[in-house]
Order: sequence, then C-alpha cells, then structure tokens
Amino acid sequence: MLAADDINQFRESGYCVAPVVFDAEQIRQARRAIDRVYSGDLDEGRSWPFIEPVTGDGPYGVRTTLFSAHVNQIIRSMAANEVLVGMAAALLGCEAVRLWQDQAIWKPGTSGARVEDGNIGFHQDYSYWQDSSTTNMVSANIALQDVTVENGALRVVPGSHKLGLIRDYGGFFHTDLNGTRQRLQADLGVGPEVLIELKAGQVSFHHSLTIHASGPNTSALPRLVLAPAYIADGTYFRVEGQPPCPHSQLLGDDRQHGSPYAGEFFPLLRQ
Ligand SMILES: O=C(O)CCC(=O)C(=O)O
Repeated sequence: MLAADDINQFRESGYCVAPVVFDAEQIRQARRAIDRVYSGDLDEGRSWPFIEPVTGDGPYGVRTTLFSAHVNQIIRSMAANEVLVGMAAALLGCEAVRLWQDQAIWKPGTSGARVEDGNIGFHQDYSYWQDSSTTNMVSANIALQDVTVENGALRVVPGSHKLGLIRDYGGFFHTDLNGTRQRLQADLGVGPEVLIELKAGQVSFHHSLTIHASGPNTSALPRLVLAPAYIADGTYFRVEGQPPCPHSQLLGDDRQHGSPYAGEFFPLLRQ
C-alpha cells in the first residue's frame, strides 16, 4: 500500500510514486492485450470507436486508446487490480471507487531523433473531464517496461493541482513542450516539471488538475503505459461541462445533470 508520506506528497504536490505492483507475466499479458486492441482484435467481436493516433501523422506519432477495459479482459483486470484500486481509494479519500477510464499509450522509439510528434503536451486531465461533478479524480500511470528519461517519462509540475483549471495552455495534442513551459512559467509562475522514472510494473499517480506532459521516446523500442483513472462512487454528470467528454455519452441518451457515473462503463471496483 501507499505510505502516509506518499499520500501527503499527493495532497501537497499533486502526484506520488508507488512501488512495483505488477510482475513480469502481468506486464507481458498487458502488452499483448494492448497490441490486440490496436489491431482491432476486440473481446466479444465488439466494435469500438476510441482507438486513434493522437499526435502527428508521421511514423513517430503516439497511439492511444480509451476505454479498452470494456473490450479486453486483461486490461480490465489490470485496471481493477485490488492493490492499485486500494491506492486510488487512499488518494481519493473514499472507500468506494469506480473506474473512470483507461488509456493505453504507445509511444514509438525514434532511435535518437528528437521528434516533437512523440510528445504529449502539457495538460490537466480534468480539462478533458469537465462533465464530472468533481476534480477529485486520480490517474494512475502503469509502466509496461522501465520508463526512463530516454524513452519519454511522464513529467509533472509539482503543486500545479492547486491552480484550479487553467485554460489556453497547450493541451494533450500540443507537442511544443518548450513553448508551453515558458508560458506556464512566465504567466503562472509554476516551477519546472519533475520527471518520473519507473521500473516495469511500477505505478505513479497524479491528480486530475496536475499539469503533466511527456517528451519524445528517443530509445529504439516503443514505450507503453496503461493509465487507468478512478473516481469516488457518487461522482455524477455535470451538464455544464465544456467541452463535453465521451464519458457522459457512455451514460446513454437519458442522462441528465446529476446522473451518477455508474453502470457498465463505470464499474464499482471497491465497496
Ligand atoms: O504517459 C504519458 O506519456 C502521458 C500520460 C498522460 O498524459 C496521462 O496519464 O494523463
């Protein structure tokens, strides 16, 4: 489990790093599962609209899928891992936890080239999740091989979760990290980011308002992570969310302000 210091660090700095949770066999299975999803081989022959390249059209663009837990049993069980979900509960400060989403991120290796297409821009997850009634949401980032500075480690801006939702600063698709960093520092006075290196199977967590990004993978091999995100049971659909997020569409057409995120797509993982 997380130590009290980890939980304090999450509260103060908006992120923390947990020990290794997943072993080599679980990692092997997860990598295979992600490959299957990318190739369109989905459980129960489902079709799924959430698989897309995200940054650039070239060979170094990052690929990502959303909500693969609903079309792949291995990804679902990894996101529902009891230890992982227990950690999320401690960080959310609640007992009952639901899965909000999962995102598999596949960042190709450039073998030395510093190609901006491989960057994920500075963003706050909540800027894409504004249909949620609360910013008390937590993202996990599971390393599916060692994650290093060389292969594009996650970068977080400590304390940025206390700024509230900021607007007009880059975004997931805005790959100019240097330009955004300069603007963030000049306008908001936020400090430089911290790089989070992880061992395979290790996990970091960040708050939904923590500003984060990742740089290019200049190694020769792809870098994969699985990033499930969690909410407290009782989180509900906030109709004012702008822009609307796909999560609320998964609630179905009869959703209305106050509808709880629950049911098939937001399973209860811990009572
Ligand atoms: O791992 C990465 O490269 C970025 C992950 C990310 O943006 C996220 O988990 O929200």
